[in-house]
Amino acid sequence: MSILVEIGEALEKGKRKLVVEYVQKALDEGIAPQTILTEGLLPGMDRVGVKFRDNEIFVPEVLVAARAMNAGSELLKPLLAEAGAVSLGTAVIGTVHGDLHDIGKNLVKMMIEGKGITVVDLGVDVTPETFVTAAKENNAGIICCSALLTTTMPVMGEVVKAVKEAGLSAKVMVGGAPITQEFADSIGADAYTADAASAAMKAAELLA
Ligand code: B1M
Repeated sequence: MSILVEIGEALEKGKRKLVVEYVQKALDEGIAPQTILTEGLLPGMDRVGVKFRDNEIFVPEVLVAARAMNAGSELLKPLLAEAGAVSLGTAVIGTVHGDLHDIGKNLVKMMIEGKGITVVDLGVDVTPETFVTAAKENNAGIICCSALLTTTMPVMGEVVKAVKEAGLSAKVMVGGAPITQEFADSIGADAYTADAASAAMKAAELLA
């Protein structure tokens, strides 16, 4: 079995230590960090999502898998970041108020850092006011909002409104599984991207 398949299977079973061991093994074999992420970790997490949706597994199992995912991606983080000495600018990032999903947000953060952008991570359950305050305090050029729940998507509209009301010039980028370009346009967001890699490219473009 290929090491990438083994990574996905260990992740699906929530075997954190094994995921870390296999990710290290894949790196030692010379597999690119990006490939380990997209062809090892992410397919495993996708299968977890399908089982969760179909009620084959429940929140505790998903949490264990999520921890394994985070442990595996932490190992890749310094390798995905190309350690740019000069920062292109600053972005603040967070999962919107009411939403606790942070795996995708952490990946977006990692990829944006890889573009030489300083990222201030506000964590999860972030209110529009906190996004605005953090953007002001850090002189951020971009505000990145992630949402995984259909019920928390509207908070992104509140962020756009709060940014406009505060007179900030920061661009608002949105993303997350339920978000679409159409939704982003409807709330007046400056950019929508479907995945972490394109979010990083777009962030660099907006700051250029
Ligand atoms: Co949640 N959950 N969950 N969950 N969970 C979903 C999202 C769900 C689709 C599962 C399902 O039913 N199939 C469903 C939402 C349904 C809906 O809204 N229509 C759901 C639900 C219902 C819930 C609870 C309500 C369950 C409950 O308690 N009854 C609850 C809500 C808690 C809350 O937030 N208030 C809940 C809880 C949890 C856990 C805590 C158990 C755990 C989260 C752990 C954690 O994040 N630390 C969890 C997980 C893991 C999932 C699934 C299985 C996986 C999400 C994930 O991490 N995917 C998910 C099902 C699924 O998505 N298949 C599900 C991997 C990640 C890399 O992808 O986050 O999409 P994603 O990020 C991608 C892109 O979307 C994009 O880039 C990333 C990588 O390329 N992206 C951006 C993300 N943010 C971006 C920002 C950008 C640009 C791109 O620009 C700024």
